[in-house]
Formats: sequence, structure tokens, C-alpha cells
Amino acid sequence: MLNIALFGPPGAGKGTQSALLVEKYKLAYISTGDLLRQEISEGSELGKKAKELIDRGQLVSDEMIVQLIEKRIIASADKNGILFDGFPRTMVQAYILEGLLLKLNTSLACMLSLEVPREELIARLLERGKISGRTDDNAEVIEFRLEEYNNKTKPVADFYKDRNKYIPIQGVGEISEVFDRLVQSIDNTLQ
Ligand code: B4P
Repeated sequence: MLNIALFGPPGAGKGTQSALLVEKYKLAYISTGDLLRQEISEGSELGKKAKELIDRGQLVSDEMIVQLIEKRIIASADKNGILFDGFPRTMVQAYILEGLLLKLNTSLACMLSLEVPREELIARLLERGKISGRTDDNAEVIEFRLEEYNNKTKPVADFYKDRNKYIPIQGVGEISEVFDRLVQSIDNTLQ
């Protein structure tokens, strides 16, 4: 299985590039952000709790994320591989992912990290906020999301650096240019 995690701060382009990568490599797709928004739109108990946190720009709890992804990872065992978008976002999630993949006799091939400067991230998210209707795409919440990323998510990069699985990718440029860089890195990993 080709299991890849797409990593990076809010607005780095994870969702945008995931759609292209899933199509090219025929991967199952697990986006914790999309799964949470689905729970919110269905009005589930988990969705109600998640909404409060997301609206403040906070990460949701690791327990909630595990509830959402465990079944989906197991259900994807017969696929070419899985693309993880926005997961793992904490150290606890990284350990949980390692354990779940081990149960399937597989592991993460690489973590591709989209590198985009802070000013560009803020500009992209504010622009998206004009049309997305996402309650977390406003200046105050974006600021908090970036802080959460620095405090809780960045350490996950070191975990994969230590395992030689972390690949930084320049995330600025045309969407197609960033995609080409990702493809080149994945193809190198496969060789
Ligand atoms: P996510 O849904 O994962 O979203 P994101 O980080 O905001 O954005 P992404 O990087 O996917 O950006 P996109 O491609 O859309 O998370 C939302 C919230 O859910 C989190 O804040 C958190 O509360 C919660 N959550 C999710 N997963 C969690 C977890 N595992 N644990 C705990 N909590 C979790 O790109 C952004 C914009 O840039 C778009 O408008 C796009 O068109 C534009 N863009 C993309 N590429 C571009 C390029 N190359 N040039 C110019 N613009 C570009």
C-alpha cells in the first residue's frame, strides 16, 4: 500500500493537492477536516462538540479524531493506499496512526509537508473565507489556528524527520507546479 500524509499549516493547500493526488495514484482519501464538517452538517453529537472547537480555531480532541478515522482506515485495507489529509495533527495522533497501519501490516511511506509563508497562508484563507462560508476562515480564528499549528502540530514533523519520512515541498506557485513537485517526491519514494 502507498500510504501518504499531506502535512502543513492551515491554508497550505492540503485539500487542493489531495484531490489531484488521489486521482493520480488511485488512493483512498481520509480528510479529518472533511469528516468533521460532515459530522457538523449532520448535526451529530460529535459534530456539535467539534463545531464549538473549530469555530474557535482549536484542534478537536484526539478521541474524536480516532472515532472518525479508525473504521475508515480498516475499510481501506484493500485499496492501493491511503492519502491522509490533515492527519496526524498531534503527537498522539501520530502514534495512533502508526499502530493502526501496523495492524494492517503496512506503514506510512512519507509525510509530504507543504511549506508556505505565514502572510500567504493568511491571504489564502481570507480569500477562501469570502466564498467558502467556513466559520473558521476569518482573521481572528486564522490567527489562533496558526498558533495551534505551531504548538501542537509542528512537533509531528520532527517525529517523521527522525524516521526519515519527512519531505518538505515548496507550496508557493501555481497549483499545477506544486502538484508536479509532490508527484516527483512520491515517485522518488517509490523507487
Ligand atoms: P482542514 O479542513 O484540514 O483545513 P485547512 O488546514 O484549513 O486547509 P488546507 O491546507 O486543506 O487548505 P486548502 O487546500 O483548502 O482543517 C479545518 C479544522 O478542522 C482545523 O482547524 C481543526 O480545528 C479541525 N481538524 C481537522 N483535522 C484535525 C485533526 N486531525 N485533529 C484535530 N483537529 C482537526 O487551501 C486553502 C486555500 O488556498 C484555498 O482557497 C485554495 O484554493 C488556495 N490555494 C491552494 N493552493 C494554492 C496555491 N498553490 N496558490 C494559491 N492559492 C492556493
